[in-house]
Amino acid sequence: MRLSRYFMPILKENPKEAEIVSHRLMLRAGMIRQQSQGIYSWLPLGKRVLDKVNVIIRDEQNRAGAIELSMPTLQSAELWQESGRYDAYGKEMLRIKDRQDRPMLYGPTNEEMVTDIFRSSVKSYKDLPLNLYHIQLKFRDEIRPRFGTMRSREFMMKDAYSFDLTREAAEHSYNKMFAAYLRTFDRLGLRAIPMRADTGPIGGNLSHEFIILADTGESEVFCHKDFVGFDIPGDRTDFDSVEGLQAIFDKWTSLYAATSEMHDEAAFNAVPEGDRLSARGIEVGHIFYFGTKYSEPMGAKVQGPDGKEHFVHMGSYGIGPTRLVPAIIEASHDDNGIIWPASVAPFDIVVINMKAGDQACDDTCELIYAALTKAGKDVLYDDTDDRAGTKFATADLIGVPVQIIAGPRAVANGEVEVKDRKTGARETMTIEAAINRFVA
Ligand code: 5CA
Repeated sequence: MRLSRYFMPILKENPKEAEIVSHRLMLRAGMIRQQSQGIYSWLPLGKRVLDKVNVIIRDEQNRAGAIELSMPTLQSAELWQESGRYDAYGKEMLRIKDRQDRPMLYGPTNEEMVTDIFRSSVKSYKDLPLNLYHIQLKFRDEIRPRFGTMRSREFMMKDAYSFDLTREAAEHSYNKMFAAYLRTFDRLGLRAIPMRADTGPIGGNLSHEFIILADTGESEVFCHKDFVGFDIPGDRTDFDSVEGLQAIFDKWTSLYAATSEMHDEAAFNAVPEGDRLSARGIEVGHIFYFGTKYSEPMGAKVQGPDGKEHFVHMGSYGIGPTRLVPAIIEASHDDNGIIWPASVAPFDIVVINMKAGDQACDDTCELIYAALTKAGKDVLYDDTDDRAGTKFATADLIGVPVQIIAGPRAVANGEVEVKDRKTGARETMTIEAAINRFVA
């Protein structure tokens, strides 16, 4: 992508409305734009990151055996009257009437709808387990939308819904998502700690929130500090192994970890003082097992091996991609801007032409840009005629992991500079060596 032809509206000044660093940096880097309170457009740079986050989420959901589908954002009130949540959900639900005066709503979550899909076609235990997920926009008329897309009214959610014949089978489904979440957040460059959590309006009695420790987090959390160093389930994790996944769950729940709603002061005080971590955190994922809370009122049942009908045991498993993007920034930035983990960086490499219009600089940059693009890298080429200082500031602000800098003096020697955004380390090398470093 040539920056001269891209759309990346950088802000020079710090936006006054932004209270936390991720919000400030997302606005300054031209990633998002607020359209009305708590409702955002994702501009091209932001969209690239969001898409990369979703690729990782999807990959790990698929690995764990979940199957993707798409559901409408507008739902009929009828389904929610069936489950009993239409009234219970209160003012957070955006209620709309269609032209025939029928009550509709912008879905805040999709338990009812997916239960309806399930009951319409699954009749036998032989079709279980089943886990269906979607990655879509939802709407909650939050009383206090704030911090940009961290807590917005319209937001994206990956939500998965599992269906099983028994509680034991449902626990295995829960453990699959538990392990998938540990892997997902790790691939996003984050350390998320599962904590026992309140179930709120979703319901049920088994629930974990996945929390990233950050000073700007909205939740108060308490946990054992050893979680920070725990191993993440590897690539070869067998998601069909009941014992294997139970062992992962048991290990990751063996020490104290709870959000403030579930906090047990006495249990926390039993943790040796030096091991106690009392901090603030960002909830990036939340998983629930709620048994037959929806299947019973909505009549979602299957025939079991005993020939009888059984209400299915369900769970739901959410991740907030539009919250994850700022959460990653909260965890990874410096005074100059964002520092993206390579897995979600909007571009892999930025090529900075320090003197656009200078033949040797132009030729060198074109050569590098073409070679790296051909090798499948996402390359941003800053071919604008801005001052070199502005270009460096922009490259640091948008956080691309590698900068290849071509200035007249180095280029005259057949060389460029390669800068690592995270460490700030700079190396001068031949043009060929710079290309070869990133062409595997
Ligand atoms: N159906 C369940 C699935 S677990 C559910 O709705 N759970 S939830 O309410 O906990 O939301 C799941 C995830 O969506 C949260 O962990 C968070 O990452 C994200 N999320 C929830 N509300 C917002 C919001 N207002 N803005 C941004 N992200 C949100």
